[in-house]
Amino acid sequence: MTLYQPFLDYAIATLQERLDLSPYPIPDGFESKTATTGKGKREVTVQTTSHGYCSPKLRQIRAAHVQAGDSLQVLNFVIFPHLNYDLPFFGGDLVTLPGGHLIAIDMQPLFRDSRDYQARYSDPIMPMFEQYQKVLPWGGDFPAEAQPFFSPAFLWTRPTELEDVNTHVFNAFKGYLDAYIGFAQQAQPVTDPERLKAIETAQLSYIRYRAEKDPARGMLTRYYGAEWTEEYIHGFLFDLERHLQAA
Ligand code: DBV
Repeated sequence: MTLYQPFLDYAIATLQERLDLSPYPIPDGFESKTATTGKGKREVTVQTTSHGYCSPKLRQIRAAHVQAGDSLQVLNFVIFPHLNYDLPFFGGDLVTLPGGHLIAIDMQPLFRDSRDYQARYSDPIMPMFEQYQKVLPWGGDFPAEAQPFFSPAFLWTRPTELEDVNTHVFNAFKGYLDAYIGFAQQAQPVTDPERLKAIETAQLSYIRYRAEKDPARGMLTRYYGAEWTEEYIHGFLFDLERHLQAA
């Protein structure tokens, strides 16, 4: 089973169709990585593949796809805009573990408390969010420290049926991504130096949080070792600091 492959295929195809995409470099050794886990009949291969693109307005569009049979499927898909746009991040964390499915889909705001920002980037998708919440109810327990990074339209749910992932979650993923592409198409570059500084600060704070608290760190370290995992996190998954240092 490759549960999230159609999500990834859809995302890349629709982005390619609607935006001017170019490849984003994937550092050597991170395009595809495999390890085996379990013994004898229970041995499984854990494969992690990476996918990267960019566009004139979107600095990095990247996915990590982890696959190890029916009980471990993960697609982490994030879009990081260029620092001269105040666009939110697109964030999808689609996780299937032996314990069940865990789904997070959002347009994560740079300025959580700004009414004007919400009016532009959250209000338009609230009707869609409310529709999906009817079939994908709030997933409960959620780290309080992550709160500032999510929008009012944060879809957080733990479906119990595989069928709901293939239907409602897939539709929600498509709906959020389509709306995000619309925001990106309309976005105008920011030129005000103070606003640019505020965007950079907000992007760095988001990236640092995600890199530091990456919920996949434990899993990736177990399969691929600490050295590979830390380099993957800071050199590809959440690479803004490296990118700014290199500039
Ligand atoms: N999450 C990532 C990356 C992953 C990934 C890069 C490469 O950011 C996978 C893979 N997420 C992943 C896995 C789990 C979660 C869980 C494997 C399960 C961890 C486990 O149970 O062992 C949203 N993802 C989660 C959780 C949340 C999110 C809240 C539950 C973790 C917990 O309860 O502590 N997505 C996550 C998050 C942000 C986001 C915190 C942003 C601030 O966008």
